[in-house]
Amino acid sequence: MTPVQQEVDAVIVGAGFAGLYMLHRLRGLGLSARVFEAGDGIGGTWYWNRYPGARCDVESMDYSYSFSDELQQEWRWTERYAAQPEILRYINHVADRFDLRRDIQLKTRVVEAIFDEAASRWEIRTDRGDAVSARFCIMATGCLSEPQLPPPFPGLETFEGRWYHTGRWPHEGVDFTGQRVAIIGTGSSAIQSIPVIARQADHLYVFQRTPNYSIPAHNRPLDPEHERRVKANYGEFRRAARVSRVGFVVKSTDTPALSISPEERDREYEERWQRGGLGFGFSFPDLLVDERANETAAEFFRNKIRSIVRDPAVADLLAPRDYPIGTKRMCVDTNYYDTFNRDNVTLVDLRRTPIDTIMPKGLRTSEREFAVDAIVFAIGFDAMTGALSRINIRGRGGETLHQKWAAGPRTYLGIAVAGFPNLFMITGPGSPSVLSNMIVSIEQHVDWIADCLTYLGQRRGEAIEASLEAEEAWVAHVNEVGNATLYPRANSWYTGANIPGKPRTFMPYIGGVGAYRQACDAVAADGYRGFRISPS
Ligand code: N01
Repeated sequence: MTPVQQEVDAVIVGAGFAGLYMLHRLRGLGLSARVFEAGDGIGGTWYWNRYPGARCDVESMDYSYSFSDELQQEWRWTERYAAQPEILRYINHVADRFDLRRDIQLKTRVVEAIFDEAASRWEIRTDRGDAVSARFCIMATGCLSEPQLPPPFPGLETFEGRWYHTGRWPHEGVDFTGQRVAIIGTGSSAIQSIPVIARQADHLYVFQRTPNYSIPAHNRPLDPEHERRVKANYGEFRRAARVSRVGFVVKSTDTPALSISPEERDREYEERWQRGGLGFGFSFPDLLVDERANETAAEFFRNKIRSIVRDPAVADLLAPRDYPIGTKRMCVDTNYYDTFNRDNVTLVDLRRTPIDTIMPKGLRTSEREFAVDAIVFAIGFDAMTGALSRINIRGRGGETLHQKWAAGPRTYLGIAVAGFPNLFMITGPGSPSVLSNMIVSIEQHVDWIADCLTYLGQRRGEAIEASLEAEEAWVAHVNEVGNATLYPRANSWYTGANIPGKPRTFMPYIGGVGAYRQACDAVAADGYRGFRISPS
């Protein structure tokens, strides 16, 4: 591919759900755009995460674009929770249906975006030598797109078997039949893949540092009656999602957990456990703010684990104790706990016996050696800031985003950054993003950015930039709301705790999707309050 030298209205970085819809909207505004995508296919998260069992934990009828009624009416999901291949097919269908591919350049990583103050343009460079000058630079780089690589374990280079990261799974798949396999990590990716790998492997060793709370998905073929009902009223269904707390509608109540009897509480928990999915976290309004209320849900969970896992010592190890339920991302599984009843699965407690080193034939903990043929690292991502921090982004005065965020990300609304004019982030830190149905949050940001560019055009503005005061006030608000909850109590990727050396700060905005949307809309209605527009 010959490197391009080009001038466009906008560069979009990333061709996942966010980048594709942004491109579609910019075209609608008559703006020229070029999308750069590191992968050799579109789809972002759903392109890379092909590990066994990969599946969305938001229901299919919710986890899809709402911007085109024709699209949402014609597309047919097959399951309650769609598996990765089906979501990737959907994204590819959208790209074809809206003729998006002609502006997307694959296998190209943006390495640099530098703001030229004199020209008021972004100069963007890629790893293939492209140099593109754009008025707007829009980061659609994803929140969980930068895997923790290389895995931080000594001796990995000596390992003679094959190793994999769940977030960079080989496209041809992996057959573990007859192999002894180690999997490190017990987050969402591990919890989905462990039951599948256990069915294939000769033996599976699960290396757990922190147990997670996981709820059954009760996945099943999509109920045609449910599909018909939703499609008959999709507009209202979507509207309700947009003003909801997390971007999909969940049954909720105003009754605090501690105001009712233990039996009534457990009935509610049991009902939600039987329904399956993330709705469990909304059983009572005080679960994420009152430790004692939270403990009632946590104990319900621990009892469930004890009732499923036959070996009491293994059940005990799988039962989380040292952080409130919901403050690390809850997992949604199919047969996770039950998998530990299999003879070919061994749980290893890394808190008691940490990994010393990886060796040519396996790995060694402080207690013993494990001979394995393959290692699966399900160790997660440098979340929310990882993808952005790997691009050399320089704003006014040559300040890098990396420098600006040295003590943690600072944004206005999770969309813009003071000192970086005409740079936008889709679902950036400081917005609900990972605490919501991502598609709802993506569409909200893309629409907001498109409206903002329209406004700028109408005012004949050259550039729009968040003010430092507005940014500071928003960061303080994000922290205040986060600190009023139990979230900061957990060592989670929400706070950067999973990446050694990463500043600790609660990165997403917990105020709720509906309330956040209102705040963004109010800023726009007030002539983009908190932004400065420079004339052309
Ligand atoms: O990553 P994670 P993930 N030594 O960070 C452990 C979304 N997602 O890829 O908890 C030993 O959650 C780490 O231990 P600890 C979803 O938002 C969604 O599973 O840090 N262990 C943890 O157990 C999710 O939350 C879906 O002590 C180490 C695990 O590795 C997010 O992506 C599916 C370690 C990492 O868990 C990330 O999920 C998959 C070390 N050095 C993902 N470093 C669905 O939609 C890390 N760990 C269903």
